[in-house]
Amino acid sequence: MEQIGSEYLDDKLATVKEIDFLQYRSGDLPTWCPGCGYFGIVDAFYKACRELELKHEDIVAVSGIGCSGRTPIFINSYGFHTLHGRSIPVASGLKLAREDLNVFAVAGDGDALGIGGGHLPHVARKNINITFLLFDNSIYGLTKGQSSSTTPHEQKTNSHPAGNPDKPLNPIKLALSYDASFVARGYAGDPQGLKEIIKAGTLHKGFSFIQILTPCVTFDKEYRTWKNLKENVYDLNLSVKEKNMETAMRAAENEPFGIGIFFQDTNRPHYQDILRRLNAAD
Ligand SMILES: Cc1ncc(C[n+]2csc(CCOP(=O)(O)OP(=O)(O)O)c2C)c(N)n1
Ligand code: SF4
Repeated sequence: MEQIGSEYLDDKLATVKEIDFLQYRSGDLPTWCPGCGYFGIVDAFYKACRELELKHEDIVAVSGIGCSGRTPIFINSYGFHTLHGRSIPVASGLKLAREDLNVFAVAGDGDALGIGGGHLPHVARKNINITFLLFDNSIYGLTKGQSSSTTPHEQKTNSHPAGNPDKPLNPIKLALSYDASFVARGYAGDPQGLKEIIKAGTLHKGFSFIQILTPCVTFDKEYRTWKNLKENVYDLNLSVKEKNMETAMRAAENEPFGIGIFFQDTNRPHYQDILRRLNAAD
């Protein structure tokens, strides 16, 4: 048995087979800051792809602009680094043209909920069969620490040194209100749990919304830190029966670290199924 680097050793020797999720990592080394939560997210993503046995050529990762926008560069698959806020419409168009592909849209909280916020209701109500990963560090990372739509009220940022005057959006409540058919929250510090959520979202037939709590270690030393996340995340533990809108909304009210699947509607047809049905009825 071939022995591999110590970072993947648990209490037994890792084998080539056990770490072959690394095949989903591209040859480009991530340019993210050391300690950034995004490393944990792509780790979970690679592992989810491996366990679902996705073929490289069947994966497309579509991003907007931001530190999160660089994600497709680090995945050994097809990718598309689009305009600021536009990962969802580009990913939607791609899925409509190539239904056979596994299409992932990636965006930061600024990208997805600020400039690109108008796309979310439409992909959700149409139930287009893509998986959306919201890299939510509650700050603009790339542009150096301005307040975003999810920055907590009164948090001091580079754009609001006296404190953020705005009330933050709650992405889970937003996705539920827009009728997304799969709504979940993961955490960058738990790649195993996040991997399971990404797998479930990928297998879901319809729009999957996954908020991922992650620290920006460079521009947020106060709120969404590794320490704060670690101390406050808890398992939602909702049973399948409890994954209804009312329970999900109530769970989403609790600020903000419950992890797991809030809601899933497995009966609702996705967009292309609806189109097929309508066209067949012609
Ligand atoms: C049209 C347009 N407006 C503004 C910008 C500047 N800009 C680039 S990234 C970004 C925000 C990034 O923050 P976020 O989406 O939270 O992603 P992160 O960098 O934290 O991953 C902004 C405002 C831009 N590139 N294009
Ligand atoms: S600025 Fe923040 S989000 Fe961007 S790479 Fe650095 S730690 Fe990550």
